[in-house]
Amino acid sequence: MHTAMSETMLFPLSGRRVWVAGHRGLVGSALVRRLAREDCEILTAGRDSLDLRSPDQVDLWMKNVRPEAVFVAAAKVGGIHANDTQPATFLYDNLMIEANVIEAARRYGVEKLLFLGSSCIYPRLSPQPIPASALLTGALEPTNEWYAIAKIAGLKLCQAYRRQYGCDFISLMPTNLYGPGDNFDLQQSHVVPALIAKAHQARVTGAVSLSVWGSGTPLREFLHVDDAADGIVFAMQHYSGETPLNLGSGEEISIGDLARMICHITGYSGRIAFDITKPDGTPRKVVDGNALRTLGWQASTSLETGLRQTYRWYLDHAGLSGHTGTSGPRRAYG
Ligand code: GFB
Repeated sequence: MHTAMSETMLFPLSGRRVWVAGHRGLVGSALVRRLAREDCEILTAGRDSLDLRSPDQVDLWMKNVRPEAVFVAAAKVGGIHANDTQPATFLYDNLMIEANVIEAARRYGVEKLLFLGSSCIYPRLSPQPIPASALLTGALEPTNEWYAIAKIAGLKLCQAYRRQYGCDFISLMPTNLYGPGDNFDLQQSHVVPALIAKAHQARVTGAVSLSVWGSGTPLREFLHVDDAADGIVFAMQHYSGETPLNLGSGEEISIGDLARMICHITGYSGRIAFDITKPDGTPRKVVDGNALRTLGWQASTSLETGLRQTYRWYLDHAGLSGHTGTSGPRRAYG
């Protein structure tokens, strides 16, 4: 069955029971902050009580709690090194989480579900900015193909459940995110928290140089997680269609320039040393965010403002003790 609903039919969250799956992660915690401004009941489950990789546990939770709207922000996530070295975990955990949550949402009549993917679902050499139509037109970036395959399966589940069951399940593909609550563990993290932690430590210890992975030439688009949460809530309320929506800022920078900006913000004035034994990943990844802009949403935090705020958060939460990590592998299952 194909759905007949309008792509822009309004879905107010006011008065609804809303489950944020993965509420302790970078995106999930930002979503909880953002949803506090909506008149809705926010539902969460800790990882201790609910393992989203378990079909039985997810079924029972959904049966008992009966959310009306669901944000699937739960995922096993990580930066280029974590993705490259834990292929099984990135593929298995993410497939299980999304399949369990989406199927249980259908079974218990969830009115609307928003699944979060990633811009790495697109081919490595996509046209830039990347349109949603680039999906499945070419080979993936090898350092994150396992995660990308899982996320492609998730967005396909949403499309399939729309077609076969008429479920109002949509998906959103955010660009590289950063912000308060990120994972600063150097083996697991993405580039922004890694460079903030490294530059801070380099300044504190008076190191002569700062190691930046790869050549410094790859281009990345960064979006502050509070902007992302705002865009995600906006999409839940304003979009209802089969095509995944891209979520970006349009603000692109090379890794070398990002490193220089972070050194400036953290006050580190030593040398930047590019470690070309480490992978660059995809050369360029900026999404075409036009569809969401046309609906009426755009990001508002500049990269420099967002980095300064994230550095302040790091100092308050992780940097003072002198260690660089907040935790081990980041999972937002519950
Ligand atoms: O953020 P990042 O790990 O992920 O790396 P991707 C971005 C770029 O920063 C790469 C470089 O070119 C890295 O080599 N980089 C420089 C560093 N120094 C560092 C460092 O100390 N740590 C890290 N982590 N990078 C991820 C995917 O790709 O993007 C995920 O692996 C996901 O699947 C995520 O899609 C959004 O942008 O390369």
